[in-house]
Amino acid sequence: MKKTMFLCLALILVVMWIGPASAEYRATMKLASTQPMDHPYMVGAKKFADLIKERTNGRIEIKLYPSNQLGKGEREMTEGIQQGAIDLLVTSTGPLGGFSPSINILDFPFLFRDFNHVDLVMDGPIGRKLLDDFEKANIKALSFWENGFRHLTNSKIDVKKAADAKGLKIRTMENKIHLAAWKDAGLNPTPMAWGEVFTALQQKVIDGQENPIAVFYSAKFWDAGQKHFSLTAHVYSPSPFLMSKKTFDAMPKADQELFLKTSYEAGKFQRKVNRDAEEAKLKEMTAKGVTVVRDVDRESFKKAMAPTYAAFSSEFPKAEIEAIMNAK
Ligand code: EAX
Repeated sequence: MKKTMFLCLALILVVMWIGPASAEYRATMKLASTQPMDHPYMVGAKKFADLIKERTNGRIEIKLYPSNQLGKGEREMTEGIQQGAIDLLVTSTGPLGGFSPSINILDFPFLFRDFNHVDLVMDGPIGRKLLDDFEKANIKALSFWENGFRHLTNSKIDVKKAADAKGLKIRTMENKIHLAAWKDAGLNPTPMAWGEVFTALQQKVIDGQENPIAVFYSAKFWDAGQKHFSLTAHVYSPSPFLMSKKTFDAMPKADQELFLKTSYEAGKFQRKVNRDAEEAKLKEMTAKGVTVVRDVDRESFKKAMAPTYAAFSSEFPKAEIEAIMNAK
């Protein structure tokens, strides 16, 4: 009898001991993007997942879903974030205006001078405000990661100035500002989800597309006939690192802070990875038979796309655009 009582007491003590520990927050999360594991998005994502695992002693595990595994494009996957089907997403701003309209201000052509200018704005108060605006869409935007400056590519000609590109059928992201800018420049743009682009190029439904060097390189677009790559750098493509608000709100405060801090760190890291690799990727593309046009008359594109600003002036006041343009 005494022995049974002792065992019971021991059991109660064990349960009391395990109790609080098992109440500790634990989670397995899904992180998605359109890009494969060798792209800087997923290099950054792997870094983020590793740091979180290490810093939570394995309480939070983040599983990586590259290459459109969780949706055919960024719009669909952002819906997944909103609904909580996906926990984390690295996405360009392409379709994000449909969720948080203010983010579109970053999509104007020739808004940013260079990477220093980009970092200043993204990591400053303007960037923070744009991220915070996502709360209204039930999305927690943690920090800015990067896609890069976008460049025009096609299967037909070496584009050196805007006039050379007239009439080209190109895919754009599902983004009204990009669409307007290309129409203004005299091209024939069609919005399309990322998952459909390779086949559309291969089947010659479109002549070209525009994306940063890393995206072109990871997608091996030379295998889809994209032999002309012009360094137009017509628009900078930032990539908010998004989290489902549902998942974020379920975490204890300390973990929320850890996610914010770590996402910023991983973002800095992946921007550097992206920038440092661009030249080497251009060289490899050249070896694959891609002609890289370096001496692009960027002024001609800037001029051709200038009407885009006026067309959206009621949505994006001049003063706000100028605050970004003049940031120093
Ligand atoms: O975010 O859809 C696009 O062209 C994006 O630049 C790409 O998915 C990376």
